[in-house]
Amino acid sequence: MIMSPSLRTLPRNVSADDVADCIDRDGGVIITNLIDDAVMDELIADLQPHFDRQAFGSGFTGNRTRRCNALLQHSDRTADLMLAPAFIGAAERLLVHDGVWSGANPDGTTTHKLRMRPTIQLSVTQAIELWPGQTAQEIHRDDSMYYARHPGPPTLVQALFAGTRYTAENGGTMVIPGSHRWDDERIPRLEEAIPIEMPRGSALVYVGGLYHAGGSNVTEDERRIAIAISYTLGYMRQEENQYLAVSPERARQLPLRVRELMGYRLCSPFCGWVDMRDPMEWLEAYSCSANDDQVHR
Ligand SMILES: O=C(O)CCC(=O)C(=O)O
Ligand SMILES: [Fe+2]
Repeated sequence: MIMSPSLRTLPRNVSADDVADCIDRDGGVIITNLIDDAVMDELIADLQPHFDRQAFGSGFTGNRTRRCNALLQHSDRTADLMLAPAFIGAAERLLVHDGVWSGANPDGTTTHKLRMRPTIQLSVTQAIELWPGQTAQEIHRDDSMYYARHPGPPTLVQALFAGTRYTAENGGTMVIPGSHRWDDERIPRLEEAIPIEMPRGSALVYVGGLYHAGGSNVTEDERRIAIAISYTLGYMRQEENQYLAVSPERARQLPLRVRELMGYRLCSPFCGWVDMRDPMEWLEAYSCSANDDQVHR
């Protein structure tokens, strides 16, 4: 009998290295109970009024699906998910790579090479609520937005945190294990995908090259919530524009590490400046539009 490949399930105290190794091999991994119930309760309660303002989507975004964005604007608990060590640690291990700055004087004398390493940054924050009647989504790779070629180095690491339990019936995300290594010619089929089942507070963490799709919700009355958070490299464009999605007033209240990850920190050696200064300085100087002349010289 041929067994369909599946993803490994790891406990919450797993090391980031082990998570990264599993993702490198299979394309994704499940980490159980990564987020405490109390944190998830507060996050969902904070998001509920924003969900309730959303209409259902259409096509790819789902005609029985509501999506709530800009999670850092709406809930302090977003940071708990972003900074879960097994997630962000694995994202760093999978994404960060070496580069070199090479320089020589115009007369060709002292040539020097400096090793440099990019930072990672937040790409998207989005809560996804699948209602009964939602059919399966088109199978896709999230890194298509970066025009990523496969096989190739990862450009995106995403987590789908279970805001409700995930079952095969309520639309648990479908994944094709190992498909991150497929070339760009191979066409994925839904029959090759397996549904992810996991308790609330767990997370499916995967690279952008893994083929996946939201599942179909065939329950009578059970909604499925996923909270999507992703990281990319500091020199890529963010899927969700964090500078506009989150107001500067709100950004200034967020922890330093979160502000850095939002992109308010230069990516080494010099990507993302404002007036050739670190954007964090601009954020700190910003107050509504009062300092316009000072900031926008
Ligand atoms: O809702 C899901 O399970 C997955 C959604 C998804 O993959 C997407 O919208 O890109
Ligand atoms: Fe996706």
